[in-house]
Amino acid sequence: MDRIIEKALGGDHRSIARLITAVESEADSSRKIMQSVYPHTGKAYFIGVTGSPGAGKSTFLDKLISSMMAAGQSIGVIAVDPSSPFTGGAVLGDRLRMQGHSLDPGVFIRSMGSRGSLGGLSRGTYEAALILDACGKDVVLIETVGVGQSEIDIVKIADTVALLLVPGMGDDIQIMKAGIMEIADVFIVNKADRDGSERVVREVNIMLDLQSGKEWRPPVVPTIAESGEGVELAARSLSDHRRYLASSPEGERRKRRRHRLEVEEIVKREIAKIVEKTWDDRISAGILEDLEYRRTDPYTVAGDLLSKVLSG
Ligand SMILES: Nc1nc2c(ncn2[C@@H]2O[C@H](COP(=O)(O)OP(=O)(O)OP(=O)(O)O)[C@@H](O)[C@H]2O)c(=O)[nH]1
Ligand SMILES: [Mg+2]
Repeated sequence: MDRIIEKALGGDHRSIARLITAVESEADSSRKIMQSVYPHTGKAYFIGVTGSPGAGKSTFLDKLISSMMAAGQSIGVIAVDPSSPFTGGAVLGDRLRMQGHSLDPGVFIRSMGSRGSLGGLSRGTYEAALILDACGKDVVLIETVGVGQSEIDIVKIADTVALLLVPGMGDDIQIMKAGIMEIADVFIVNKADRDGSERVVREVNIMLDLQSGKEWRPPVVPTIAESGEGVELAARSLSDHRRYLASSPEGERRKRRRHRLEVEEIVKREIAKIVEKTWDDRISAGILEDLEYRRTDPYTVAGDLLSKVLSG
């Protein structure tokens, strides 16, 4: 494993893929992997891209990747539970073909299921992003379908969140969905070639203007991801937000929040494992029957379980 970690840190895509697989499957080596890569993290820029199914996230990312690569940045992509693949723009297509070259500084793309958490980010998404960061990617793009918890969760791990809206998909519901306005740092109104996109742009702008007192006023950028129109402007809005974070208390707040969550998540995960094991033992010992016949109650059982867990 040491050799693989070393090669991954040197940028070797195949080794990076093996590390992510190990961490995603919660292999015994995952703790050691994360401990080895963590000191090398903290340099990459994490961008979350979310939006309804079919909004054009992958198409947009294809174009964004080409533009970022033209600017000399190396890119990692994590697509959480994608239903449509990256088509691969001209540049990306070339880079994909070159992925066999271990020193190729191009794009690394990884899809992950959303197994393990209800509609949330896949377990290991954040770890995968950290691995890509440690292994020299300048930018890590994370695509999540905005159908539930994942669009809220993405805020916890991304520096910048871009939300893709499209005209003609029940826009009001789209926009008003609880919490959605708050999570977006950049609004992208994709499929601007379709009727009604000006209206979506206008409505989002009105809504944003109603929220006063924010330091960062999210820009609203119309794009036609298919042709690439507007994508440069969107890329510029993303860098503007990155610059804003670098020079504002909000950037510091997000970093601190992320560090808190890093530790809390590990602790929660470990506690959950111990609880599950102890609980399984109790079930085998017939505790469910005791409940059935009211020989005990859930509060007493939970209390006993916790004392057992806490006493080691
Ligand atoms: N008319 C139009 N169609 C677009 C545009 N961008 C993407 N599409 C099309 O919309 C469809 C969905 O695009 P994707 O990029 O796969 O969308 P997605 O958001 O990644 O979809 P999921 O990953 O399934 O949630 C494809 O058929 C695209 O060709 C656009 O700007 N205008
Ligand atoms: Mg997609």
